[in-house]
Amino acid sequence: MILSKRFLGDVGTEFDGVSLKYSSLLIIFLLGIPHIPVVIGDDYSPVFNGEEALQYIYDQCDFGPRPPGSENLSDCRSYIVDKLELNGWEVILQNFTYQETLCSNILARWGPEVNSTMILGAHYDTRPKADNDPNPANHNLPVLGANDGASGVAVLLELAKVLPEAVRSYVELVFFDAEDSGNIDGWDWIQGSRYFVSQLSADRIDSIAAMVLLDMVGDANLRIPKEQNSMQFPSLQNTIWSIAHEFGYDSIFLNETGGRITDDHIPFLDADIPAVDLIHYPFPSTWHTIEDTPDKCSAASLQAVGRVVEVFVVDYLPDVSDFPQETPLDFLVILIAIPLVIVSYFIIRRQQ
Ligand code: 1BN
Ligand code: ZN
Repeated sequence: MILSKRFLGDVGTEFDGVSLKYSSLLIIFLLGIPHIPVVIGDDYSPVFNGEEALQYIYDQCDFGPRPPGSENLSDCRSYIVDKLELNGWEVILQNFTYQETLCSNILARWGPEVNSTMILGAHYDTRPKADNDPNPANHNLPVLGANDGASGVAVLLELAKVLPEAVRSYVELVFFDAEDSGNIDGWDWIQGSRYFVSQLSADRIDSIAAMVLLDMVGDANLRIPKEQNSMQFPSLQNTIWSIAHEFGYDSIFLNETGGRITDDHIPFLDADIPAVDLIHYPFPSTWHTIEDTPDKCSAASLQAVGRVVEVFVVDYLPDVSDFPQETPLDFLVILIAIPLVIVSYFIIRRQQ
C-alpha cells in the first residue's frame, strides 16, 4: 500500500544474566502480549480546508432545524447525498422506522463493495427542542444544530472531497439519523447508530478496525478531552491524540479525561469494534439551546479536527489487529505469573 505507514509490534528486549533458553521463553511470552502500535515514517501533508467545511455548516443550517422525520432533514439529506456523489462516492440510504417516524442513515462507500476497515461517522439530525436553553420560554423551540449536528457532517463532507482516492476504499462514511432526540416524547438517543450496527454481520464486525465519531467539533473555542467510553481502546485514542500533538493541536486535543458520553460510538463498542468519540467537553454553552448557530463555529477548529482525521486515515490505514482492547489487570497478572513460575522452576532445578 503506497500511502500507508504500518504499525509494528514492539518486542525485542534483552535480559542480562538469563540464559538464551530462558530469554527465548520470555520472548515467546512477550510476543503474546497485544502489540502497541508504533508508527514508522511520516510524510503526508494534510490538505483539509476549514473554510470549505465552515461553508458546509452554513449550507446545512440554511435548511433550518433538522429533527428526525422533518422535511428540513429530508432536504438536508439530499444535499449530503449530492455532495458525496459529486465526489464519486456510492451512496445508500439505510431506512428504518423508530417511534412511527421514518428515519434514514446515509452510507457512503468507494465502489459497490463493502470492504472498508474504517468507519467515520457523525449524526446529521438535530434536537427537536432546545431544552437546555437558559430561557425556559425557548424550551419548545428546535435547535439549529450548527455545532451539534452540522459540524461533524461538515468534516465528513470535506474529507469526502480531500481524501486521496487510493485510501477511499478503506473508508465508509456514515451519517446517522435519530441521534439527538433522547428524553423527548418517549424517544431514546443514538437510534441511527444502533440500527446501523444491528445490521452488520459477524464477519463485517470482525473486519472493522476502527470507528471514529465526530460530534460537536466546530465551536470556535473547541476543546476535545479524551472521552471515557473510548478509553476501552486506548491505542486508537492515543494514536489520534499523538497525531494532534504532532501537528501542534494540543490546545484542542487536550491530554485530559473528558466525560463518559452516550453517543453514536456506543453501539460499536458494544459490538467490540474499536471506536473513539471526538466530542467537545464540557459541552459548550450553546449545547441544546437556540444559540447553537454557525457564527459560534470556526474554520480553524474544523480544520484542526479534519486534518487530524485525514492524517489518521491516510497514514495509518488500520487493520483489525491494530487497536487492541485494554488488557484487564487480572489477565496481565496471569500472563506475567506463568512465565515467572516456569523460569523459577528451571532456575531452582539447576541449583539442585
Ligand atoms: C451529543 C450531542 N449527545 C447529544 N448531543 C449525546 C448525549 C446524550 C449527551 C445524552 C448527553 C446526554
Ligand atoms: Zn445534541
